[in-house]
Amino acid sequence: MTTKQTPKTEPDCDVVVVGAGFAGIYALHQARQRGFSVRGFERGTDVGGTWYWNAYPGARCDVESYNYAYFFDNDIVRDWDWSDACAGHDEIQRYLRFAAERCDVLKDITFNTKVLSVIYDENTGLWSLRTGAGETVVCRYAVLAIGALSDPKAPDIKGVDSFAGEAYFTSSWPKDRSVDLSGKRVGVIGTGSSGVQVVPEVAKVAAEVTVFQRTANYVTPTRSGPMDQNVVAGLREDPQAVRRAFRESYGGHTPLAIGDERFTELDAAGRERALQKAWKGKYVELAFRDTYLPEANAAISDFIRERMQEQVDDAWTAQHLVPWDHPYGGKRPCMSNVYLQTFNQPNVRLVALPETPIEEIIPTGIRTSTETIPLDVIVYATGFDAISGPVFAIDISGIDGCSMKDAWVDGPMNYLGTMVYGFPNLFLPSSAMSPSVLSNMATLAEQQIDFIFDTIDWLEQHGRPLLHPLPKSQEHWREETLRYAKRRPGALTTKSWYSGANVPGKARVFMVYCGGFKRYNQTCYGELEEGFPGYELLASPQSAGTTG
Ligand code: N01
Repeated sequence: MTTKQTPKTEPDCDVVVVGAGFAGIYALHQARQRGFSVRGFERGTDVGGTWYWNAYPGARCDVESYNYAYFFDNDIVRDWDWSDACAGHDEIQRYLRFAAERCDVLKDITFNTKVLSVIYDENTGLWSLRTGAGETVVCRYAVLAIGALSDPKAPDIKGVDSFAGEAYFTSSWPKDRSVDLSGKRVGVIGTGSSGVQVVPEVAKVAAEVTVFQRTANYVTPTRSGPMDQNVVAGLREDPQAVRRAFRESYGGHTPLAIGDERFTELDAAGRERALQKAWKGKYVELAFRDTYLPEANAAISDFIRERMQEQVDDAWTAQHLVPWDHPYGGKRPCMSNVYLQTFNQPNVRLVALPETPIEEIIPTGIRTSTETIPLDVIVYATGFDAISGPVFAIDISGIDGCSMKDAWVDGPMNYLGTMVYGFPNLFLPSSAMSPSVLSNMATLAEQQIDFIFDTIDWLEQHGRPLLHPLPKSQEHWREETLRYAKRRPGALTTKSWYSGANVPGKARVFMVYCGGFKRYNQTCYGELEEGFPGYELLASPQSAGTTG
């Protein structure tokens, strides 16, 4: 029997933050710094978000540690030593715990607790969040820092549940025990960033590894290795200057190297020279100053394809590991010094699914159109229902009881990547139509949380109205997102999770704003400085009394 609860008319706290990754930890800190009462909820047993869940062997970040870190606090920058220029998942998770401890926000977080619903009450102008533990918390501002890649996609393969061996997802690798793959026959499905990282690790110990590849990906050399202490010293000298520079950049970080010549001004020999130099310097994607031009991108794509094939001994395997169907950047590219060479090991084999598709997973292995492959273990590196998936995983409803699922039935709609019409005072950092996954997510977390709390401060100073964007602002922002996507080679012609193409039936909308970080930041703060002309302000039924 369910008992109907009387809705609360007063908030339990000013702000609720859902999620304790980069954005969530910083949101809790900002709430505290600005004097708000706050509660945090996290479904994991510790902070870390992405870096908590994706604990598969080989998981590491390919955005360099120089950039992929917080910069809001000088002491955090100066007191943390990264062991690698591309830190591993466990180190990043420890770093986030260190930052959370420094900010003293752990006490605000209820761990191991999923938020199931986020419901707006029009009578009070308050948000009511209900958890899996049965708790209801009412607040004035809800910040859903739930990540863009946190809702694993179902493998959508017949017979998944029939497999009698062990099965693991890279996106929820066991944390409570070690997984021993030694001497086993392992199948890995998926060759995106996670697959490319996990395959070499599995191949070190497994008796046989079969890699099931639907689409090949670009793989360029990783920048993993010792930290350059001169760069570190430069960052530590004035972290706030670094922070400002990131926000003035295109990608939310400062690339360590970039070609100094233009593709359009070089002859064929000059282009080849620039590409060779960039390959050695590990910045091939930025080999030219005008690398964004389709013709420069085509040259870069061809060059990488050649370098990839050179690393693989078997001609058929080499040919199939190379992405012929899309230009560099159409899908999220991968970085590894060892992935391609792994296929030279006698215990590793590629199955090209476009030629021999998986027909069924059976109790003893995987049956393709031509053979049955016996397996002890299947590793699913099959990706995520990206960006909108985590939002849909929570039951969110706003004005007139409109659900987010209905509001986004034709794909995500929002303004400036943070707020949605009909959902006043609800904030969605790391979500659709922000620079998100095509920028430095750590910079984005800080920028969006700053903008959100500057907005909240503004609302507090202006009589606490309720704020949500105008529909025409959302339409304009979606058009802007599309306009910049059209300029990005492969963005609209490649089947990728950027546009929802990896999930059957998902609305196809390019979900990442590619206008650059600087423009994004300026547009956000332009709204704030002008008193939010792109939004509607509604009078709040709630009195001005605060919790404290
Ligand atoms: O997921 P993905 P991911 N049958 O979607 C295949 C970030 N990340 O976890 O391409 C067979 O990229 C699918 O095939 P296709 C990063 O932003 C960062 O690897 O759809 N195959 C694809 O090969 C990244 O982009 C880091 O044809 C199936 C793979 O599974 C994002 O997370 C590390 C299938 C999924 O690749 C997601 O990466 C890891 C099926 N039914 C992740 N379904 C670093 O910073 C899916 N696939 C290094």
